Amino acid sequence: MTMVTNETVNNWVREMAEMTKPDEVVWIDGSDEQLEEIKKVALKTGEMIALNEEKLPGCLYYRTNPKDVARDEKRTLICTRKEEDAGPTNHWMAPVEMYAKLRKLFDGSMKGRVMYAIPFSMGVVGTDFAKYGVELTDSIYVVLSMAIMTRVGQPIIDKLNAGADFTKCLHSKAQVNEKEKYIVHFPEDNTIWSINSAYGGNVLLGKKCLALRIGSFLGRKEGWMAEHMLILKIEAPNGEKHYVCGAFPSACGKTNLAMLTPPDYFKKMGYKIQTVGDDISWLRVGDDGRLYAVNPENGFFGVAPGTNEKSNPNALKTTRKNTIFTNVARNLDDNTVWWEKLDKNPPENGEDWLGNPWNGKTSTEKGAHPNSRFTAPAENCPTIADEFFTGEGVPIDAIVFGGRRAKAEPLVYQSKSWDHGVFVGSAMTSETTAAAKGQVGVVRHDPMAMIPFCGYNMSDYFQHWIDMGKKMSDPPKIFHVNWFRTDEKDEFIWPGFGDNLRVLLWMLARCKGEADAVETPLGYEPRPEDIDTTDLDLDAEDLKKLLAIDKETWQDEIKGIEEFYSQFDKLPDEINEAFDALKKGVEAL
Ligand code: GTP
Ligand code: SPV
Ligand code: MN
Repeated sequence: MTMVTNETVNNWVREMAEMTKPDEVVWIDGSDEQLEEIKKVALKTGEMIALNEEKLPGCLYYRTNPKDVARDEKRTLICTRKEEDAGPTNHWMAPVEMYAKLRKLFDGSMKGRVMYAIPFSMGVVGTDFAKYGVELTDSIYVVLSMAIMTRVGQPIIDKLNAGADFTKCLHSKAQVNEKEKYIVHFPEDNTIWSINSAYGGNVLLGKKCLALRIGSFLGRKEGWMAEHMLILKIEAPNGEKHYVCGAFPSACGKTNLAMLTPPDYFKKMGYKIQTVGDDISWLRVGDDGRLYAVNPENGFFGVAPGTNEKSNPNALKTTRKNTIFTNVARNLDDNTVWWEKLDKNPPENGEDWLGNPWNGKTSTEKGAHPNSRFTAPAENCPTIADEFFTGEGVPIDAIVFGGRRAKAEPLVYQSKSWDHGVFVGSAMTSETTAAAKGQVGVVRHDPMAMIPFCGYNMSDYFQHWIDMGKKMSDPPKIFHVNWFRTDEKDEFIWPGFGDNLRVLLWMLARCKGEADAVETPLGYEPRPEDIDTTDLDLDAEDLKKLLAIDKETWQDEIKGIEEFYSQFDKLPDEINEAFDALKKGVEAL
């Protein structure tokens, strides 16, 4: 391994080590040999468990503290010098105060442990999109997870030695005080400090912290976008290729849409779906005036429960080797893993996510935590697209916003323009899920699925979207979907998963000007007959239900949007105009 010769990097590492006082500092070179050695340490201490080498080669099992199983939004802060630069939707504290508070917590936090220095890249090293970082951590789980989720090691050290900018990431599992958990971003210093957590979103600092919070801040400054979006490739029977980005809040279907398996009818016709990304997109305007996207990650940190051979066979196959499972149930008979809805054969001799003996056949308790996850290399995915590996960006035809709403939101509609689409994104709502600490199932506003992830003032973020639209001669068309509408029996009306392709195909036809639509106050909706329902047990009545826009319900929605907007003292005119038009349209229903 080449030494790090960049003195800015070395001085910073030295300073952090003086504060956290580890026994030793070890640089990660990204080699299999080194990662194997480190893994052995975690197996020896029992921090991680090796799973059945025949059935799940290279796979590991990990459990977090039961109070530390999801992102903690209340303890996630954006510390800009001016409060208004972070607000009004982010938690904020003055950087000087926050650094002082954190320095006390980090003081000696790594005593008796090793500090690992992980040089990593978000994006393919050397491409225009790539951003580099170094994460210092005392957690082997973080080292092994970062080695899956990002590109780590020597090529990044070479970039740092050549003087590349980098994000300074510091994490300590510490656990000195469970109540002193903090995930703190200092965008103006390109710095992230996280302490007292071991849960992915709080500690794999390349992911939400760098690629979204710091990324969105840098994107605004440098003229690009960092978004909570999947990227999907659709190849039509005639060979035409299309790319779609989708922004849905946490645990609302991005991974599943990104790895979609076409229904047999469409497979036979020759439709192919490939995966470019499942959670984060970085987007730039190309010379041709179109919007190009890359997935800056190198793996998938996906929700385990609900993943099965029918709902998402590609995700399941992706997790069959070199994967880390966190907070799922374990089968003690054959040392494999299990989670709700994996199959109809839960272990009798099992252990639940808390580590308690668990009989899946008789127990009424869940075996896996609802936010239990797999951390799997992207290269394992049977549908991974070639474009993922080049990291040069794919041209986006459509952006899809979506939420989890039992009522109100119809199955699909198209916005009337880029600006109108920005309004649609800004007014997005969704029921909360287990991906974040707090109550589940509460409707909240989550613009562009970025409420937990935007690293700066949300009204400036809306303006940035409007400004990006002005830079494109051929912007993506913007749509809104809701796979989660329920009937009188509270059951989902739309089958979802692979069948979502039927909705995507209407969108692509719209992009090409080849499909009909009706104008509604929300935007353009398909007529029931415009969605291909071949082989589906769904009639025109069901589709009408899925597409219905109810006046009273939408009068309430409008009140909700008004209330949400009231916290912003400067909304782009384009958004205000689109909102006024919606109000008039709903009144005229
Ligand atoms: P994050 O990783 O938290 O950002 O989540 P995500 O947006 O990638 O969500 P994911 O695809 O993991 O899905 C979350 C949950 O929603 C899982 O339990 C899925 O089974 C379920 N789900 C996904 N797509 C659909 C769908 O089309 N219909 C229904 N009914 N459920 C879905
Ligand atoms: C999400 O919550 O949106 C995730 C998981 O993708 S985490 O990395 O924990 O944020
Ligand atoms: Mn996510």
